[in-house]
Amino acid sequence: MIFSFPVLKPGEAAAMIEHGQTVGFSGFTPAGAPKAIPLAIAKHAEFEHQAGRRFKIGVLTGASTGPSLDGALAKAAAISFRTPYQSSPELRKRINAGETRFFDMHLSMMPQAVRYGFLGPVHWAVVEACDITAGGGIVLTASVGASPTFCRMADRILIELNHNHPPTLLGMHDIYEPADPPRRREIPIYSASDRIGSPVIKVDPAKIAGVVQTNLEDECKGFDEATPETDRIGQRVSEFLASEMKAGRIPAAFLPVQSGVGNIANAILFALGRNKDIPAFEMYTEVLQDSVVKLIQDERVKFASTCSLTVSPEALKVVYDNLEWFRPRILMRPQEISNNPEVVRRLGIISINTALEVDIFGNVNSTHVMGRQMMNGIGGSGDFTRNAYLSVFTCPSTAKGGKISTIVPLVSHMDHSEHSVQIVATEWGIADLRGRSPIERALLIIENCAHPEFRDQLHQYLELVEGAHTPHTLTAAFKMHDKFARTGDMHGVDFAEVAATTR
Ligand code: 0RQ
Repeated sequence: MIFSFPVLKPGEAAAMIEHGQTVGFSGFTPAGAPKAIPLAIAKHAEFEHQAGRRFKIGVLTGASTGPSLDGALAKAAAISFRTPYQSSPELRKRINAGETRFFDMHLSMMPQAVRYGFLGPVHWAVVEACDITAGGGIVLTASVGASPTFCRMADRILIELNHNHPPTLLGMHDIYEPADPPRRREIPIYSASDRIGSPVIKVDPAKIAGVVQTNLEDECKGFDEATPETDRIGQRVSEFLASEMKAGRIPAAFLPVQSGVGNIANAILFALGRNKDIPAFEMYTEVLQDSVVKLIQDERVKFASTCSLTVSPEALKVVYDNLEWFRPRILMRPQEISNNPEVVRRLGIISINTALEVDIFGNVNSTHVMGRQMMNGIGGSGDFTRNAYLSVFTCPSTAKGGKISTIVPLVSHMDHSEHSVQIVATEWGIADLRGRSPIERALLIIENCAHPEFRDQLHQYLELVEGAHTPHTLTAAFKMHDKFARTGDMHGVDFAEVAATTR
């Protein structure tokens, strides 16, 4: 017993979960996601399938998770429904094959969608903790995600007590759930470091069905070394932001930064850290990567509000070994608050996210390869982009060995529209779209951001139509995508061939 809670083996905990139920797991990225219970559920699913019985569950989480959760459950064909975000190769395959129903949603909306009943009942919350108090206070580990809401809404709770995370993490989380309409008030965060909630999730102890003890590392990977290309993108974004400050369009004290995940995001943060014209700044973000740990150590980042510590085991050790130093500098919040549109707009966030493709008029596709295949999901990129003080999208100008231009006439799927996207950056330069007409935007994006090998054909597309506010030619807008689908290469599209009658 841990207090009055039964101590269970992972298999015993997994056996309580039935086919057809919905489980809300902790975790936001692999950080803070349970590992032993989902692995045991996957094993149980395989056993049931071999015995000729059906076994699938609905899986709700904060964002993506790691191989022991999404990876193992997808391999075992155990996920019927999944939301709001994922980045697992195994699960991606199931989703794109139509075997798992996936609902791609804005991460800030996930907890309220659960409370409003939009996603059906939640039977179980399975939550990783570093400590539990006798009265049912759960101290989370390396993320908050949607755990407070899962714990409150679920019929029963299973806890993975992971001794790999120290109980001294108490105080690193700020748990706050807004009231639902019509009684919701403003969220009282007026600067990135404001604390508004409780350090623990308070639950009715009677709902805790058991505790599984583990000692497992988080499954977050480090990132690749910066390449000359990602370095150039980082350099361009940091020089642009410094020039905005010099022009007085960003205050001299700078503004809080949100940055997405991945190698480009890491390179941009390092470039911001190196730029002597940019003062030490704050972050109000959803994922904190290795680069930010280093920037906090170097006192280039003064404070980071985040939903998760999505860092390599080595970087997490640095934080845990120096917890008292990091304690006043990092705060983890629920995704409903870390990504909250009201707070993002109030604080004046500079959002920096990565695109798969951008069209010449400034619409962005973050999710669908060639308009069809789900990559990861919109994640928090929409929460921040739509409400940012300054919204930036970055991507290399080409993909797949240069065969794909990421700058296209029309995005094959749209996540962020021209109304929300302000700055586009590739290794070739920056397009500042603020206050520009569609044609002005197109010229800037083609000249400053597209790879030189694709510029002529993009200009040719733009010139097909005269006398339109947004000069699209519907019969030709996807010719570059079509060429890639047929030949594996977007080069050499001749827009002059488009018949005058179809323009
Ligand atoms: O494929 O791995 O097979 O080579 O897409 O591309 O360049 O490695 O970029 O890892 O930074 O991911 C948009 C997916 C970028 C991510 C996306 C291929 C490319 C490669 C990945 P390979 P890169 P990244 C905070 C904010 C949405 C959520 C978000 C994402 C693979 O940033 O999921 O922003 N964003 N959240 O080759 C075909 C193109 C392509 C292409 C790239 N135009 N066509 N393939 N690729 N461009 C985080 C959270 O919300 C938790």
